[in-house]
Amino acid sequence: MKHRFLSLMIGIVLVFLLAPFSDAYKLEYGESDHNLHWSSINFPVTYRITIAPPVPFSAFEQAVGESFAAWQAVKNATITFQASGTTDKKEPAYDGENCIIMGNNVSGPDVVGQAYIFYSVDTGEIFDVDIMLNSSYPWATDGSPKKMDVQDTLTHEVGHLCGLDDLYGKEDREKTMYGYIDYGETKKRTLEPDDEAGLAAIYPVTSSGGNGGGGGGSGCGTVTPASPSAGSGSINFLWIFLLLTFLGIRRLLFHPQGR
Ligand SMILES: [Ca+2]
Ligand SMILES: [Zn+2]
Repeated sequence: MKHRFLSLMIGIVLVFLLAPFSDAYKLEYGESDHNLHWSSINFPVTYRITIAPPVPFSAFEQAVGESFAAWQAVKNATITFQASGTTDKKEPAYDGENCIIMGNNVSGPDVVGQAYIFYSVDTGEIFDVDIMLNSSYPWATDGSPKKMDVQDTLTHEVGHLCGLDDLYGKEDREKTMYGYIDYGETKKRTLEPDDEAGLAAIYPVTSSGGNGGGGGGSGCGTVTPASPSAGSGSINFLWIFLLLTFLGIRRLLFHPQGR
């Protein structure tokens, strides 16, 4: 009897000890009180692909498309995406275009992929996300062991584009939102149940079959800038914040988002 009581107590203590370290998924907040999310009025979220990819364009385009498709396929989440042509941009910019670009002007040499998320600190609404793949690394689309896989990296980065944050726990290693990557890795191409649950938490399917409006953070009368770069006076740049997320090569530590 005494034994059973003791093991029960140990069990309870263990649950309390472990609970804070075992998030199934994590939402991005940046500096906002609201979790970062796209408003459903901007569905499908469109994206442009660099005209200068590190592998043949058709293979790159295919890998990018698969990355977005993995998230769009989540059954109980409403966000959708659409390819919208190419871009010759080389740097991230708050310009109303979500661009997949190559470059090595990233936050450190160990950063393989980096997402630039422009959002409203008042509502958490995301307006623009650019994703940069570090051009200093060798890239492939076939899981080559000594190269970085485009689809693997981008599926993780599109998770950020949707509003999901990195995970760093031992138990998170198989998840797409795990914050480290390695050469030849392809396991992030496919979502784990926790990745899907995270997306569904941000973009729930409501009982009416419609869209939940993005984490309940929208609907506060915020005006969505239709064309943020047009020099419109309706945008106060003080309200638009930039969140950087890093996908680092394995075993090298980063402090994500500096917060
Ligand atoms: Ca942009
Ligand atoms: Zn990340």
